[in-house]
Amino acid sequence: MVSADSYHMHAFHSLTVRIICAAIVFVALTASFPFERAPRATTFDPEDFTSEWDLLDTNDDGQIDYAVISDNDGLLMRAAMDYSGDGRFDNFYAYHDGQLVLHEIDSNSDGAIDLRVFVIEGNQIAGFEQDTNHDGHMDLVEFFYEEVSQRR
Ligand SMILES: [Ca+2]
Ligand SMILES: [Ca+2]
Repeated sequence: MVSADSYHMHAFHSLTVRIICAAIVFVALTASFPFERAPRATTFDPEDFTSEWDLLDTNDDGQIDYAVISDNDGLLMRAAMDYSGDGRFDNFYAYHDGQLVLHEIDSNSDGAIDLRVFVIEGNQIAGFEQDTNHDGHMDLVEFFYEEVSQRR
């Protein structure tokens, strides 16, 4: 027999669980993902990268296509890749505590970022901004968390 008491206990527990979950998400979003401090891509030419970066030729064609920099603990800080193979970087990654927080893409290889994806929990898309006509202005902006939008 299901008593009124057990029903109320169940409702109480669901509410408690929901509040705890919301609190965890809130703390994670506000404390762990400082998008505003994630460094933006500033240079697209491998020759412009300082000696602190490791520059690699991952496909052995004689051309640098991967740049990466880690902190003293070996955690990734930033990375850049040349996916198009034109010798200039077009995908940029910024990490916080070793987790990806920002992925920037120059999709048409014109030396300007036209897609910026904000990431939480290392792999969840929290929002993005896109320059769909490549005029240097992000014209399509969508955020799935208000907190992230304010901190981008
Ligand atoms: Ca490229
Ligand atoms: Ca571009």
